[in-house]
Amino acid sequence: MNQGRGKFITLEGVDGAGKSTHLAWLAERVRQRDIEVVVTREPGGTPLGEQLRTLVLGEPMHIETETLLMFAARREHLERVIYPSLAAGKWVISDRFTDATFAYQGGGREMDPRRIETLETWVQGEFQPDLTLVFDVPTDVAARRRGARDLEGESTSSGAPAQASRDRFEQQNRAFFERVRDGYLRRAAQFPQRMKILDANRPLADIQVILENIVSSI
Ligand code: Z5A
Repeated sequence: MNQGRGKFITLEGVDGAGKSTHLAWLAERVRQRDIEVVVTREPGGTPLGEQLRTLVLGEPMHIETETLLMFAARREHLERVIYPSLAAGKWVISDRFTDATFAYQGGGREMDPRRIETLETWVQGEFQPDLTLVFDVPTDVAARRRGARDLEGESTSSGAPAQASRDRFEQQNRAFFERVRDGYLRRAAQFPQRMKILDANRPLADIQVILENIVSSI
């Protein structure tokens, strides 16, 4: 754990697991304890990082280019947002961080994790989140939730089919998301102190009770 400075909390899971839903609620609960909170996301979190996000989610590219861009955005994010905020005593809650690269590029796209580890060491040294919450849900449940969300979006959009607005990751098949999920579970087994798996198939209220207990404990 970081001592004498803010805490760094990351939220992870397959698309549709519910991390974005819980992020705002979690940030509010921390603020109620008179702690200043910075909410951010990856890829993104800085003006350059957001531009890289648009590229990496939208443009076809080689897997190594994709991985390098994730870490390029991360380097900027660490330097401009995460490190200064933690040093100022703020808590940083990020929608995804490096575990996502191990799950998506390592698991989903089957890149050798040793190559990702090399970039991890280069970009962040020994730095790791204080706590990582992995929202775990069967991939068919996540797909149903994504479908329902796409339909909600469709009714307010210009009428373009939902499929057309899906990014490069959301367009992947079930086998891809199974590998991503396995990637997260393997990583959580490797770092049980830092990474907590939450059963995201439970009702929202149940998950909030668990989150509340976790926040109290740190
Ligand atoms: N990516 C990568 O490949 N490598 C990396 O290193 C990084 C990222 C950092 C963008 O991520 C993509 O970047 C991501 C991986 C890749 N692609 N994918 N797939 P993102 O986090 O910005 O995008 P996302 O994964 O698509 O997140 P999301 O759209 O925000 O989904 P979510 O946060 O998991 O789910 P949600 O929007 O909170 O919930 C989905 C729906 O389910 C919604 O209608 C909720 O109301 C509902 N929901 C949520 N929880 C429940 C429960 N418990 N019960 C019932 N209904 C629920």
